[in-house]
Amino acid sequence: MAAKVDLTTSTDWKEAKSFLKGLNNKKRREHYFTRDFIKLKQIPTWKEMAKSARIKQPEETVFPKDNHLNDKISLFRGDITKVEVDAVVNAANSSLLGGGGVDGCIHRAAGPLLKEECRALNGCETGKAKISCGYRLPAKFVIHTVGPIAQGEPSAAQEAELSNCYKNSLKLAAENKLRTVAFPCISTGVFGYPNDAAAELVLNTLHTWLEENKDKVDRLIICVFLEKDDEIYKEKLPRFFPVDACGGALPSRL
Ligand code: AR6
Repeated sequence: MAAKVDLTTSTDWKEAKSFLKGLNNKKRREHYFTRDFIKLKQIPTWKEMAKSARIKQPEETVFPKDNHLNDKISLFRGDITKVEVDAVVNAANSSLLGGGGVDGCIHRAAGPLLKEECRALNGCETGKAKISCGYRLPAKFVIHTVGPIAQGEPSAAQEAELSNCYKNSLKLAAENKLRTVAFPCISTGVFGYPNDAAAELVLNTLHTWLEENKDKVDRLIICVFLEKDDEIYKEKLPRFFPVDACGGALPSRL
């Protein structure tokens, strides 16, 4: 086993990474940047969420109902840096050296070793993804992806790039046997991609990927931060991930 490393003072990312790799889940928790982390079991699946909120199922859906997939997807509103999963996805820029928004939050929470490892990744192209250790995050790994900059109506190329961010992140997750992955709303902040169009594209991409790869993951979490995105996803999820219809008079929103 690697020698004990103090993650708050270490400057050697390789040593810290190999130290963390040798720890079990309980021991890793001693190194999180926060005690206030969120366990996977605290995040309901979409199936559970839809049932407890008795959502109204629209007649027209994009995909047929598949309850197995509804167990594999979650909508969670909160801070992605606190979620204890195998990997969180970072909405980075092509330098991979940090920035504002969720990128800044992830780098601050993980600590400076994350930037040191990112230097060795040599940047990342739009739509592609690269992986690093999570350091002091409750997430074991960070998958860094770079979304398109799309002020206004996105072009077909930008749509493909945003979809590729999700697909390439999931490809990396599967290659590394990471079974629980949380995504922020990539490109919809500083990069200006319209929230509604992004949500349609994300739900389409995740459903299609899950149909083909469902045995490779246990849970994909759509982590929204803003109330606006929470509302958009709650409205769209029943069309992309249909659930059992409930009887009686139902609220149209959760
Ligand atoms: N947890 C979850 N989501 C968050 C958090 C958080 N802690 N903080 C912000 N968000 P953005 P982009 C949401 O701007 O549009 C950076 O400078 C936020 O509300 O972070 O892909 C990078 O370095 C929004 O819904 O990413 C790049 O230069 C979503 O995360 C550029 O911004 C994405 O917003 C990338 O821009």
